[in-house]
Amino acid sequence: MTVQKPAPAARSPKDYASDQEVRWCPGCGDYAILKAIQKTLADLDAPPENTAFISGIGCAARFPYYMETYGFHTIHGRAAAIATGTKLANPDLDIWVVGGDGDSLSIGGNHLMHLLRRNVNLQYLLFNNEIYGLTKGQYSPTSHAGTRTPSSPGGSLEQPVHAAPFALGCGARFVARCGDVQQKDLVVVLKRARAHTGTSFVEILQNCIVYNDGVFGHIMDKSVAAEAQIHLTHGEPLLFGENGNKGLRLRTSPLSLEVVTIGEGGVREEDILRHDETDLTLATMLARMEGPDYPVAMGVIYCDPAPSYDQQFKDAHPLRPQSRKALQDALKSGYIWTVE
Ligand SMILES: Cc1ncc(C[n+]2csc(CCOP(=O)(O)OP(=O)(O)O)c2C)c(N)n1
Ligand code: SF4
Repeated sequence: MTVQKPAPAARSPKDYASDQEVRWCPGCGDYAILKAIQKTLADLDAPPENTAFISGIGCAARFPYYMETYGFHTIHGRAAAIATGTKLANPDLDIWVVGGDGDSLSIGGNHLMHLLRRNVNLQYLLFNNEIYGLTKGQYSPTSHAGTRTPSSPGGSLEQPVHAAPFALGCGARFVARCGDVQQKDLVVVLKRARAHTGTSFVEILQNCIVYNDGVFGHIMDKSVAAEAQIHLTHGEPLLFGENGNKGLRLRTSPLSLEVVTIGEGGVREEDILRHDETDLTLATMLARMEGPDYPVAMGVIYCDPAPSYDQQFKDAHPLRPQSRKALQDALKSGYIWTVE
């Protein structure tokens, strides 16, 4: 008689929650993102011992404490660089980088740029709340012009950087956008990000209830969502709106997208553009869309894989992993001298 071994119990989101007390403000959007990530890992049955969360500094950057995986809460703006080194040293590790908009685009902008152009195989999650949360609400590089904060009491004068177009401009091969409270969509996007080989850049619109509450209300509120967002599906027509009859059409001169309504002005269903994740020009136009004239693009905006830096590094240095040294040996090797 053959005895069937019981299948190992599948992991649940709770298996990815650490024993640390979560110390974000009550109502912070970070909680919803934490929940979505734990659900994503559970659905994928991701081995915790093969998973690492790496962050810089900020409220978002507290993330690794709350995950029952490996983690590294590093220094401000440097998560991208440390994650690159970690991936080269241990290419099989599944790495998720978490950073706020300040961490990622102020002090860390330079490092993020090089991570994206190198295409290191990891997931980069940018929690965009358009403010510095941890340091009590100063304006950040993604704050829209006119944002009043303690460091911009008269309203900020600067034009913001838009995270998704920034990533595309740096050469990212996977760019997506989602909202913190869009649990189902976020899990789908995170799974796509993990499946992609190369740097997967995900901008998550995150509400900071204390210092920037409602900054995405004009996009995320239920009452406006259907008109203010367009959900992208590869190969499908770019439709949106309360009745699903608004869409995007390509205008050739000047080359741009225009919002049209099927049935008005002779617009037919076949005039509506279809989403093509591999089209960089389309992705750039979609990523830049904002209200009130356009809906905000949500979902996978661009996905066009290319060789990752870590794979190329491995191919170029096949013996590197076998020549690993202990840190002390590495420090004492090569050309060294003693300072008396
Ligand atoms: C070298 C350095 N400079 C400045 C700071 C102060 N600082 C800590 S977090 C932060 C910005 C946090 O904002 P963000 O990255 O948007 O994350 P959030 O807190 O909103 O999640 C700043 C400026 C620091 N810790 N280290
Ligand atoms: S300050 Fe804002 S971003 Fe930071 S934990 Fe509180 S609500 Fe969240």
